[in-house]
Amino acid sequence: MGRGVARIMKKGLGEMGFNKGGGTINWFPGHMAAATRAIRDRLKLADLVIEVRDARIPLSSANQDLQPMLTGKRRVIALNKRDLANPNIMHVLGSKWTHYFDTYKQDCVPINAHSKSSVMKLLELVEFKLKEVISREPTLLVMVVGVPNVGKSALINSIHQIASSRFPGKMFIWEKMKRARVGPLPGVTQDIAGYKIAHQPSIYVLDTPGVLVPSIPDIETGLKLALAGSVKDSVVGEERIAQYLLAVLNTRSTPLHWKHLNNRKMEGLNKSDDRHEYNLKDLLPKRRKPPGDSAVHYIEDLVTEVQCALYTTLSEFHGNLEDESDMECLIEQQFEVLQKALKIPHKASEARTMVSKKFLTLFRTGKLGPFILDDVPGKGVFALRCDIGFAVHLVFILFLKPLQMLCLIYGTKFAI
Ligand SMILES: Nc1nc2c(ncn2[C@@H]2O[C@H](COP(=O)(O)OP(=O)(O)OP(=O)(O)O)[C@@H](O)[C@H]2O)c(=O)[nH]1
Ligand SMILES: [Mg+2]
Repeated sequence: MGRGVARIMKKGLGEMGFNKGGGTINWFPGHMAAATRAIRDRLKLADLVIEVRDARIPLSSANQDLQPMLTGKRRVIALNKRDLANPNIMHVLGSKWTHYFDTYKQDCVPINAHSKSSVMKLLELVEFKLKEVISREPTLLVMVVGVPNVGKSALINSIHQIASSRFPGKMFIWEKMKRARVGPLPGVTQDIAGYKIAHQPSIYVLDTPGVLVPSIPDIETGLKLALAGSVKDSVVGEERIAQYLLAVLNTRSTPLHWKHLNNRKMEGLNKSDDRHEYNLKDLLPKRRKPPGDSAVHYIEDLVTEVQCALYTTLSEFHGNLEDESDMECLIEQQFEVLQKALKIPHKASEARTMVSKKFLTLFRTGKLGPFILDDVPGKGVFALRCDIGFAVHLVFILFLKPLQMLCLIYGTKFAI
């Protein structure tokens, strides 16, 4: 990372010029105050809390106001939407988030609420943590809390489904299988609702409305929450969120990793009228494509167009990424190429909003690849630990291992 980029990162991308305009942001809609009070009341009665966070923002998606209460309870942090989070940062030694939570002795499981196997892992941990109370209490309460749109209700539905297959007929004689409402926008769940998931002892899980803190401490945390979909787009403005996303991508040089796509595209253009490669697929009888196939290809092509456009603009950028106004110029240029790549008519009056909406959808559905927007705190220590480990490994591979081999060849005893 360049010195200047590091400076921008330190200052915070959220503090950049493009975020200063656009009016003040009211992060806290009225209904959240009442919901927070109701959650606090029920928390007193909960035997265990599953705090759902977004795996792309493991810290920014924590509701700081609820933390003091949550730390005093049996708690498991579920880092949901792991399918959208970068697995290298989530799991790789030295920088993994799970390791970070381990150091604080905080149970944490990265999950995908739509995947039965990953929810089962979470349930095993919940069961283990409740072991002692399960044997003495006739009724237990598990609360699921978190900021909006992190997947609390989707998780509840998966838990409920797993439970119904474990206790067929028993639990649902008196309780019809009900489902929590799930939706792509924040604010779907408005009331606390209970779902029975076990019999003898009776265990209930409570779905709760997503709640934010009344005042978000810094704009960058707010922008991350908005990018992940925990805040309504209209509150922050699609354009502002898209600008922030572009700033993040440029600062991390992400578009430069899409060079191969651009090369492939250029090769494809050169070869389009001179194809002489043999392809086994060409030998297959021509069949009608299944329905929906063209839609999939259309989206894949669109994503490639977007990635190539961002690669080209960044690779041809001669300005200084550390300079705010240069970064703003680059982002402006990227808006123009994105408009073309996303096939939005030039004259559309709402063109910039349309570009922003489509671009954000690509990010949120994982089409631009997996990301983690938060940095592991104290990364220096983690990175140092990783670097030392790596250096030892390198010395072993490059120096000691060949020496050991030589000794073996020449019959000298050499042990490591
Ligand atoms: N990719 C992915 N999407 C998920 C996952 N879990 C939930 N979703 C999606 O995220 C969106 C929000 O899910 P909900 O369960 O409604 O979120 P919530 O936390 O209950 O939201 P509120 O009720 O508004 O607080 C929906 O579109 C879900 O399909 C996951 O693990 N991966
Ligand atoms: Mg919900």
